[in-house]
Amino acid sequence: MKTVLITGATSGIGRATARAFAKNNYRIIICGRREDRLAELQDELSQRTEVHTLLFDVRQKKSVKESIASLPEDFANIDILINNAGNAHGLDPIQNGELDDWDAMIDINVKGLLYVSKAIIPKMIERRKGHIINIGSTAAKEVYPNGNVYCATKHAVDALNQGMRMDLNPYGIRVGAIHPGMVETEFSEVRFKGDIERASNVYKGFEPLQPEDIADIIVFVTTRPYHVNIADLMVMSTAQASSTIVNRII
Ligand code: NDP
Ligand code: 8X3
Repeated sequence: MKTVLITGATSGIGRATARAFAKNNYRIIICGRREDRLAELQDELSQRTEVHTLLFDVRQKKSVKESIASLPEDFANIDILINNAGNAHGLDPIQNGELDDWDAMIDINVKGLLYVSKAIIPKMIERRKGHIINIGSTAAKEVYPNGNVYCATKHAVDALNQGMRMDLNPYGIRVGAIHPGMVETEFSEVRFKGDIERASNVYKGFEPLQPEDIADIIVFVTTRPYHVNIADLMVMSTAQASSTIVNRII
């Protein structure tokens, strides 16, 4: 049985991915900061498979390292790492951006991804196998107005994905990114700091991707024969042609 660790499993894409892996008989480690949600998901998924929860903030490097080091033996050899935890904070022109929002995005989306990877890669190197999926975004490939720092963090994920693939190549470790367009999750609620109406308007007038669509693709990518590495995959709703071009019927 393979073991998968998913960051940001308490919501959206991460939670849907945990459910999809549970259906496919993987041993699952779910991570996040919201303890109640981790417990709820553990209860749900334990009906199907073995589940372990790790409660940590990806910004806290000590706690990331200690949490991952604390994994019981059965869960310690991670076959698949899904670097998914992340969010946008704010959507403002650069001159109006909040420093705290910038810190949050850089610390979570970039440094957090690095801290988690750093804690897991050594065992993958030792075992000469592993698969790392980095969740980027269409914002990793293009910048849109007011997206400045969020787009920069996702461009960094794109660069790190390429760098990891090169550096881990001698050890037979697969590394690839999935870059979703607009997915209806709690993403916009977080971006707009709980303004539910503004958040729901983001997905109005067209059929956005659902987290299950991305989960399905993650399972597909990670179940290819080992010599096949899907290195970089962009996926958008049919109604979306770019970050700013969305065919809305309103
Ligand atoms: P959600 O807001 O629904 O989920 C975000 C997840 O990240 C939550 O589980 C949250 O858990 C976790 N997270 C956030 N901050 C931290 C932190 N400091 N420490 C640990 N975990 C954290 O959003 P999505 O599911 O949409 O986002 C998942 C990924 O997909 C992100 O990287 C996002 O950038 C990317 N993405 C999203 C798109 C979209 O349109 N929705 C499109 C393209 C990419 P908790 O709060 O419990 O810690
Ligand atoms: C999330 C999608 O369009 O807000 O990465 O950048 S978008």
